Amino acid sequence: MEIKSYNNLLVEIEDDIAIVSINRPKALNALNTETLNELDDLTSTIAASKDVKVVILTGAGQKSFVAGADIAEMVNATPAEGRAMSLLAAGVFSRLETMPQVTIAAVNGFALGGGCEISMACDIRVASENARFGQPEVGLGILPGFGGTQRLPRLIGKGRAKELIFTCDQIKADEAYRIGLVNKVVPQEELIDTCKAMAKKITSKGSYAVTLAKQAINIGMDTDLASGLKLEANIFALSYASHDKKEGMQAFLEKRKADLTDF
Ligand code: DAK
Repeated sequence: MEIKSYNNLLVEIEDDIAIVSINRPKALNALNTETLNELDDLTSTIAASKDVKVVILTGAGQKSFVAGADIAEMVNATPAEGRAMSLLAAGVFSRLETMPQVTIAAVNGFALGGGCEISMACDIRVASENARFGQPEVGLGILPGFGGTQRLPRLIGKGRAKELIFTCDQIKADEAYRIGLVNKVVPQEELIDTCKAMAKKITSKGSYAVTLAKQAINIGMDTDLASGLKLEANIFALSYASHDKKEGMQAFLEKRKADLTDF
């Protein structure tokens, strides 16, 4: 896989883990059109590759993950420009959510507006102790438009999501953990290592099975239980066709470490 160089993204590849940092320090890593285009390009490249199995998404620096969409760019945007940005962002966010790779948001500071929303498009969120989450959009005369009105209630429930969106309150990492918005909170200096350790644990399992489980969870959560269970049965059947299923079970019976290679 060939990774281009980007103006607003830093990309490091360590074995089969990609660490992607959004890097716009002057605007606390706010998402402008250029950054969204770069994320579109990078996530498409990674999604089509077998070289990366987990993506860790973070913000450069110690203060901010992503402070939202870029307000300076939006202030004079026309409805047509708003629509274009909406379509661009929807593509990036849903790719993060559905790509075969596992996506982990390493939330290292402010995750406001579009920042909170991009973290919610990731499979898993790990926050540093200084992280702050919030949806300040209604204070700017707009509403969350990168999926916040949909993903936030699905993660933390309708009542809590409405309170956060209607009040624009910022919540700290421990409160985000308490309400289920993040999976874990760690000191900032341990954030990336914690995410890498989680990523390594995931990549040590059957990656094809992980990707099938991701699909079953994602599609199942958007449907009724009976349909979800049928879907699970069909996706489960696919795992029976894999090398990893034979190898994983055989290795258990032979009391040896499995060599799981499918992806
Ligand atoms: N956009 C542009 N610049 C930003 C920014 C942002 N979101 N956030 C911070 N900055 C800039 C500040 O303007 C400042 O620039 P200079 O004055 O130094 O040039 C610099 O970053 C440092 O920020 P502060 O001086 O404000 O730093 P503080 O520590 O005092 O405060 C803060 C940190 C994060 C609390 C504060 O910067 C802040 O409140 N930032 C704005 C947070 C926010 O409201 N974010 C939500 C944006 S709305 C759409 C769908 C969705 C969306 C848009 C469109 N479509 C479908 C089209 C999403 C919208 C949003 O995310």
